[in-house]
Amino acid sequence: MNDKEKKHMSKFLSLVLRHKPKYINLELDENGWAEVDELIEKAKSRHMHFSFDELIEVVTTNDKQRFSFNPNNTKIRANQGHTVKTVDLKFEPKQPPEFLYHGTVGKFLESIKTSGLDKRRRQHVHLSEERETAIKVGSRRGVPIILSIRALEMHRKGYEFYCSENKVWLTDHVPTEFIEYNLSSCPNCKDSIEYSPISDVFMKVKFKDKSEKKVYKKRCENCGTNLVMNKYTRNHLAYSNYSNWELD
Ligand code: HQG
Repeated sequence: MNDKEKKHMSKFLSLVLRHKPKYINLELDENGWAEVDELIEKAKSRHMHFSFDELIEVVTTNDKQRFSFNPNNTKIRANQGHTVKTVDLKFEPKQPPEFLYHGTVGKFLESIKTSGLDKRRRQHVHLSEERETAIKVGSRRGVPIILSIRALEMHRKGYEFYCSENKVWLTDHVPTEFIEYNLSSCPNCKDSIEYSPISDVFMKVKFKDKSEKKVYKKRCENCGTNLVMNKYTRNHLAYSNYSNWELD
């Protein structure tokens, strides 16, 4: 199978093992397992034809190890990410590292600041140990914004965490007081400036030599200084915790 075919099949497996087993009338047991034979047979009703060996290939080479077999390969399930309400994967609570990361996008920030991180349609809030993973997750929706979660402190205060087989950290809800938002500061007065995808003004600045620079501009709300940030830095803000605004 080529990469495109594998991806197509992985998406199909996510659909029926996490979200809509009814799409092919598949039975998931209370722990999320489906019979492999039944899956192969019923997938045909949606023109998904694959062999047992091809299924093994997709599962073992999957970039995020999204699926698992039982020990004798007769059953298959998704390791996390379900929206099907009746499935309980029976995760064991586990102590998280000091920080976990969550990748999101600017348009959700205001709401997250008000109500914390919610699980939305899924069964849990998804967090990762690596910032890189959070960047990838956030990038699915636009310019990623990485939130750092003080997970160990949450755990000490009684919040439970779970870690799926494919190393996705899960929890029910992250209250906003445990979230560290990436702030930068004004190079003039050092007051903190929030990443503000809505109010920052984007413009092209033309130089005499006809070269062009794409920048974001804003005014520090505290001292009134005009600030500038180049587009490249801005779009990669998620990659650093540094203050990126410069004096205009
Ligand atoms: C946001 C993929 C407003 C949250 C990834 C996210 C992941 C809020 C979106 C897995 C909010 C939910 C999960 C609030 C959270 N107000 N927005 N209070 N609380 N949000 O897809 O974490 O490729 O359900 O920031 O790799 O993006 O499918 O969750 O943007 O592991 O295997 O609401 O999906 O895995 O979106 O991604 P999702 P997610 P797969």
